[in-house]
Amino acid sequence: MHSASQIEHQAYIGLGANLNNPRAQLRSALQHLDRSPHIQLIQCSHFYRSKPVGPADQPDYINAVAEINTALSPLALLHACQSIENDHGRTRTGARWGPRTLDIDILLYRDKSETHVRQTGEWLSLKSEELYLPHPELRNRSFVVLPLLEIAPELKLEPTVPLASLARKLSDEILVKLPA
Ligand code: PH2
Ligand code: MG
Ligand code: MG
Repeated sequence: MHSASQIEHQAYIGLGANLNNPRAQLRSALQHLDRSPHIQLIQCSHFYRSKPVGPADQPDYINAVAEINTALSPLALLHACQSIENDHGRTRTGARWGPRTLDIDILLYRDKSETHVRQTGEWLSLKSEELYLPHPELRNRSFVVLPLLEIAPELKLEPTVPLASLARKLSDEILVKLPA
């Protein structure tokens, strides 16, 4: 069962795929997310193509970042994302950074109701065995930072850390923005 509360939360979600028609996987994943109980899709970036980070002997990835509203707790949201991954033929071989039909990662999560949080630009920090927030690799990956910046240009990771300042440091990694 999902544990849903009355409180609305905002989250940014990273999507990635590099097997079995990755663009179709992402399109379908977005529909599934929006149709999931207690999840509302707000917006999604363009799709971006990039070389794999990690083992090089796998196809290029298609990535995107979406904004959602949700009444789900972080763990309930994670489980909803995992169930969508499973519905898209995701197999969990244990190979780190290996190829996949669909990967859905929670990047950032916060309560919408806490206005002071919105003003200072702080996100929920969570360290559990299942889920680590903010996503630990977020800052290092142009295929996450640049699509996120496209849909949230003013976003701050911390009060003194605008996303745009990180994007400038990553700009030499090759990322191709695909037509809508
Ligand atoms: N995901 C991985 C490993 N490497 N490389 C790119 N370009 N995009 C990804 O989404 C990606 C990756 C495992 O999560
Ligand atoms: Mg991932
Ligand atoms: Mg993942």
